[in-house]
Amino acid sequence: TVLFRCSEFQRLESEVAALRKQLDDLAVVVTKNRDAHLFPNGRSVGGKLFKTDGSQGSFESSKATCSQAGGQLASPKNASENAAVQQIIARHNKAAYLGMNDIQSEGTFAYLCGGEIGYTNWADEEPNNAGGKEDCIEMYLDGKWNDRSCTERRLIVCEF
Ligand code: GMH
Ligand code: CA
Repeated sequence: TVLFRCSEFQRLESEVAALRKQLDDLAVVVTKNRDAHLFPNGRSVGGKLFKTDGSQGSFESSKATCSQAGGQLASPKNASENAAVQQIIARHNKAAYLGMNDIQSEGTFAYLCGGEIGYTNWADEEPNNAGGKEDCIEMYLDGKWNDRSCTERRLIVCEF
């Protein structure tokens, strides 16, 4: 059994109150910093952050740019995440590569970590593997997906 003397209990109580206040203050700072960093080229959705640096690159160079930044190429997994990426690319008026691709196994699109994709938002008639060489996915300005050659230049959008 642990017994606290009254004075000790009072000291702990005020210490907890002080820590609670510090946590509240920290939450305000974190929110403010997040909002500042998302303005104007990022979007926050359900704990994920999507952001562009405004530059463009092939699939491989976009992938490298995002991982060097500590994130990965945007890989929307539901309609809200897809809408967040769409807002960013619409603002820049440029299509973007997504992380998912079928480089490993033609016809089976997978996430960068390897698992087969669940959510999709293909444009009509896509994916069509035009010319037999479309292993990457671009998001059009309207948010729809098209399978596309991996060597075009597209807006770099990362997720964190
Ligand atoms: C073909 C046609 C187009 C389609 C493109 C696109 C290329 O050129 O089927 O209608 O938009 O392919 O899928 O990635
Ligand atoms: Ca296509």
